[in-house]
Amino acid sequence: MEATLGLEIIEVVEQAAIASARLMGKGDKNEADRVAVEAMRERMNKIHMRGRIVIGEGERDEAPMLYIGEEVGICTREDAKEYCNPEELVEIDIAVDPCEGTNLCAYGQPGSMAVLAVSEKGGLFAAPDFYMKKLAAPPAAKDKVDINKSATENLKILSECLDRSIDELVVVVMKRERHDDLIKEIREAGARVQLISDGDVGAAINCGFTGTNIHALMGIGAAPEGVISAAALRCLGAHFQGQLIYDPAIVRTKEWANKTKEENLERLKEAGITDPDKVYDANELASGENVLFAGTGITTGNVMQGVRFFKGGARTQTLVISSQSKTARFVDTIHMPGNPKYVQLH
Ligand code: VTB
Repeated sequence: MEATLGLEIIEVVEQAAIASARLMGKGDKNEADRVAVEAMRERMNKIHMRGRIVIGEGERDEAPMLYIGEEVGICTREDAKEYCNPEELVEIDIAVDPCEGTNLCAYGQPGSMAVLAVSEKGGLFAAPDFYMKKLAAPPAAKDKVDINKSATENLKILSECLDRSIDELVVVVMKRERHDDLIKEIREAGARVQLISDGDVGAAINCGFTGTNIHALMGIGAAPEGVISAAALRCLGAHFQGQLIYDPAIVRTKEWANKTKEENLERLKEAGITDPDKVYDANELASGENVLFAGTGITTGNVMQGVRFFKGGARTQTLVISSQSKTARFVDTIHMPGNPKYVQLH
């Protein structure tokens, strides 16, 4: 799969990031998202593949592009026979978030990125548009920490696994009312909390690398993005668990204020989820034999630099993680669409 998609998937996230970065700091998160979606889709449709969006911008009737179920790639065109031999082609499932952390991008804050995960058909969990309780931790703590345990217990385990005292640990938590008790507990246990306004995919990925000074991600974010995080962390051999959250009283967001727990349970049932309380690990959320994650920084984060523009071009940094080749590659690209007079080195 990797050989087929090669550099092209990298260009997909690069193009989305460049498009969004042009709107960085402009205060319009919807526009930053819209242009990223458009650019991602346009580049994706030039790839010689038969792809299907399993995690995207929403259901078919609510999202014009990259909706769940949309087929992408040259080999899904009606005249595909002219371009592709159907027998040679692997069917590919794709999970996308063209602008993860739209607020971060709109307000010029660190950590927004264009991300996607790819696997063979059926290799990515088609998470419904729900919330997800998440626990991410470094490879040394894989399968030792457990989302069913309290934050206090997990911090003790982390401290043993990482051979550092609890007060040397940093846990990322999204700043939300629903996390007030969690934040209090982490602080009381002696660890330090890094509060972020948005962007828990980036936070999860930080756990997969030493040197980021991030040792865990705890709390509730969106479920679809949980699958993309899981894909990256599975390839890195790090820990990721997710559990769907359906009770509006736990989520405490405006968007869910009018929903009831019963309604949500019904929705999950309709989506074919028989055990709504199941805890999924990274291998279940990204179960494919071959899983590929790619992400380009829109604004600079801990792991990737954001897009830097210069006259006639731009420079991007992309992280590509592959379960097949067991590599995490940092791809540094200079884009020169405008025949620039000079090419920026850094
Ligand atoms: C966002 C976003 C995250 O989850 O917060 C969202 O910043 C859901 O949470 O990165 P709210 O509805 O409380 O804002 C993510 O998209 C991903 O999990």
